[in-house]
Amino acid sequence: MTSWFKRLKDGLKKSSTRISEGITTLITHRKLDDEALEELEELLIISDLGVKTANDLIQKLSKKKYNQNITPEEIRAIFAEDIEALLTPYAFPLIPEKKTTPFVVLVLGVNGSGKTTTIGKLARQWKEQGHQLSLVAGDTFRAAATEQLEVWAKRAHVPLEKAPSKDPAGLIYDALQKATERGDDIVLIDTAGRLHNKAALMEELKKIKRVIQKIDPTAPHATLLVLDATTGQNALTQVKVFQEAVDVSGLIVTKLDGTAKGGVLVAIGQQFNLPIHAIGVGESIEDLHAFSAPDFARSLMGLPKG
Ligand SMILES: Nc1nc2c(ncn2[C@@H]2O[C@H](COP(=O)(O)OP(=O)(O)OP(=O)(O)O)[C@@H](O)[C@H]2O)c(=O)[nH]1
Ligand SMILES: [Mg+2]
Repeated sequence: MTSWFKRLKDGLKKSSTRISEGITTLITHRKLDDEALEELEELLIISDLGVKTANDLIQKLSKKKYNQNITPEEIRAIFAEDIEALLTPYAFPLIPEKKTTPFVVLVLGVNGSGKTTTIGKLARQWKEQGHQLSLVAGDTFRAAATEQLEVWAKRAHVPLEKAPSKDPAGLIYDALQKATERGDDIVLIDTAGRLHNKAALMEELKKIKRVIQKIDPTAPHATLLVLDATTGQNALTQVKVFQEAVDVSGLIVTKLDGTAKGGVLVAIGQQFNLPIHAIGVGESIEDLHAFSAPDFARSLMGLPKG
């Protein structure tokens, strides 16, 4: 089986190639002078690391190597080290707590961000770790959404609560009652990514949260926002919008394989004080993995595992 690091590195190839090739083109046979630093900063910005992060990384690089001869490899190694340091405070795997009542995980995100797929992958992984869990098809807005989650529920051999055309809050209330009676360890709730407008979606999420708290005032125990890395800087706006409606407790960033905008994860880490629990680099179950700052930083710079 392919190791996670290889999957990650392959997945981030589009991002790392752009950065590595950019650095090589800029820096070959040159000193790290002001012009070189400026061009490197631009490269980091177009790679979606964000203006502030790019600026921080350039200042750190300049402190270490200003006006010295430097190779592209040295630059990549320095960036990787500094990116690792930036991201380490946010790299926390999601570990469901063992309790007497279910650990409730509410999954949010705009349509197409990868919510349903991520739930399917988490369900398989947690089930394999020995947890008793169930899924709730809280996206009752689209019939196809329930069917898609049903496929994942079957693959993971876990029960699915569904009620097409029913109000999601009502369905979730019933599902949580049943899960509590069964003694489930974990309940994963899928939600709609799109309603007729943004205000309606946010109202629905607030209502879902209220209903969950009628069953367990301490729930949801995790409110995960799933972000699609291919949207680049737009992902930052999504974090703000969802945070206004509900307390997002952590992030999952998907589709890092489909984009040269992988650097956005560094910007997200810098801007929001939120844990990045896991990242996705493909559609299969092995492609979702706990987020590791050193692995990510080195892969983004096209370097081997540290
Ligand atoms: N390449 C790649 N594709 C992914 C990844 N995660 C999800 N996808 C794909 O992205 C598409 C959308 O994923 P869904 O899980 O349906 O997204 P969703 O957020 O549930 O979408 P809605 O239900 O429409 O709101 C699917 O084709 C997934 O297979 C990833 O990490 N990499
Ligand atoms: Mg979905």
